[in-house]
Amino acid sequence: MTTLRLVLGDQLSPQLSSLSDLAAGDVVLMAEVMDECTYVPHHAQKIVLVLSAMRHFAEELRAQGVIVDYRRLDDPQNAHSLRGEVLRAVAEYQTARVVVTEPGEWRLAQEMRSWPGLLGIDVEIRGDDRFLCTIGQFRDWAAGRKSLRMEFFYREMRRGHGVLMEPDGEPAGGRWNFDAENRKRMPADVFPPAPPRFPPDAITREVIALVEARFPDNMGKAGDFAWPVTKDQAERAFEDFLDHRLGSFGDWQDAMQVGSPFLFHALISTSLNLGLLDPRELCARAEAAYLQGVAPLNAVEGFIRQILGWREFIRGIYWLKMPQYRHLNALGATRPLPAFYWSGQTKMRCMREAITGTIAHAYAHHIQRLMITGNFALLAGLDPGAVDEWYLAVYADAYEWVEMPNTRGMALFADGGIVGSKPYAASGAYINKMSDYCGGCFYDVKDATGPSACPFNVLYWDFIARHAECFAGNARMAMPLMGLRKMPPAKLAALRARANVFLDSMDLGEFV
Ligand code: FAD
Ligand code: DLZ
Ligand code: SF4
Repeated sequence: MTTLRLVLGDQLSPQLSSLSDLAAGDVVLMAEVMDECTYVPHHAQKIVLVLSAMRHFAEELRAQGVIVDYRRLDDPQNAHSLRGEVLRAVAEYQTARVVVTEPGEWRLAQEMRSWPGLLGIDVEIRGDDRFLCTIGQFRDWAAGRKSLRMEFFYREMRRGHGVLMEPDGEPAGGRWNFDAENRKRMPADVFPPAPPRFPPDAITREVIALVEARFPDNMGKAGDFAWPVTKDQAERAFEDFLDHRLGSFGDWQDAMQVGSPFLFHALISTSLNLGLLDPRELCARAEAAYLQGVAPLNAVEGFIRQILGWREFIRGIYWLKMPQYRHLNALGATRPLPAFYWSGQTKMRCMREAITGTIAHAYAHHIQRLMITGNFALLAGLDPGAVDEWYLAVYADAYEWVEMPNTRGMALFADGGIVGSKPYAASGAYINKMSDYCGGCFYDVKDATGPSACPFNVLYWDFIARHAECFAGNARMAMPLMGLRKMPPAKLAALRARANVFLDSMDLGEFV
């Protein structure tokens, strides 16, 4: 009997578990469907990325002699959903056996579990072994722990996978973490090298035309697309990072600069999350750069921590805590998302930089996501559901398994401290220290009460005052709470009044 092997849009890896025992006569089913293109209003370049990479992957499989049944979005028979396409294929090939690697989003995993009962077929869901820690291993690690801290998980991953370890079991360089050395402000005379961009080929151009026709109102310009869509391109992008940016990645990992959307970042999340790159290989090659003396330890450790530590930890949390996680709202935030998140039209220069960069490239680097748009959402008390949807829609690398714990957990503290031990709340002083944004801003970063006071200053103290009781038991919030206690009541009242004026104007849709 023919086995149908369903490959999803972010499962573009030849070593995928669902393809491991591919036999002659089996059919690989890949389907572009409206349901996946519309469950959030994806950035136009994200849709181009996924569909173009899917089409390229299908071609690569075919070139190896694999039978691929590829359903295009513009096929008049298209069933609009993955379920519908599976049903059609089951009938066409007169088979009842479907093999699939588990999807990266809970909603789809749930749906697939209903297919045997609903469609009367046999669905074998296999683990996704493209990660370094399985969902079961993470569960075992988490079991019985009072709190789940990335740092301890990361150390176990380093030991378990033998990455950056000395033969005596000590971490390379005698320390696990060089984070403290990765917080430098970028000097004005450092110019990050331009990363490679990948001009669209004929396949991508066809997808761009499709996206322009079908999704004309989505964020971004499909025609400006330049992300890697094949394994070969993704590897070239990573090599460019190794050769030109890894050495400085550590120093300026947390920096922000006007007009530099990419800085020294790797730009590999789109490829990693699609399956075009393998995290094990990336860690090994970064480690080799350190061992060969090409890149310093603080840079290589900083990079490996993101892949072996944060990425795996975030995924572990997602599968450990879903489906409850998507409803968590520990700070009771309810404010609607302001329209400027979609347009970038705001007087706050930091927000404008982060959002216009996002519109242009479907990308913002980590500190922009966390300390600019995320920090603003936290301080202003924006509804976590709306914020989640925005992050899931606008970034080309966004799938719920990685987007949600980062947004709801790390940025918004809506999980009450599962991902991070304290909220990443910061006033304008932090942004001024780490960027050159404030110099050219309408607002005054040194002011906290006047009519042009930096909104991050007023919202920061309003936020701390609003949640003072909730943070009282958190030792890591002792400093801001002490700052609050020491503040003269008249100043606090003026700050909070200014915060209310700002938030009221924002809620009314005024240009703030
Ligand atoms: P670099 O800064 O060069 O880092 C290298 C790699 O490390 C990344 O490609 C990524 O694979 C991994 N990494 C780093 N930090 C994280 C992290 N916190 N979680 C998971 N992986 C990490 N990343 C996504 O891949 N998809 C998302 O939808 C996503 N949403 C985010 C939302 C918020 C609010 C925040 C604060 C972070 C989010 N991140 C997300 C994590 C991070 O911002 C991106 O992975 C990174 O910006 C991608 O760019 P890069 O490849 O240049 O990364
Ligand atoms: C993101 C996405 C988009 C835009 N389109 C498709 C598609 O047409 N077909 C498909 O198989 N996958 C697509 N994807 C990726 C899926 O949304 C992704 O596989 C799930 O969210 C699980 O991570
Ligand atoms: Fe952002 Fe405030 Fe600086 Fe303006 S002054 S760029 S709003 S931190």
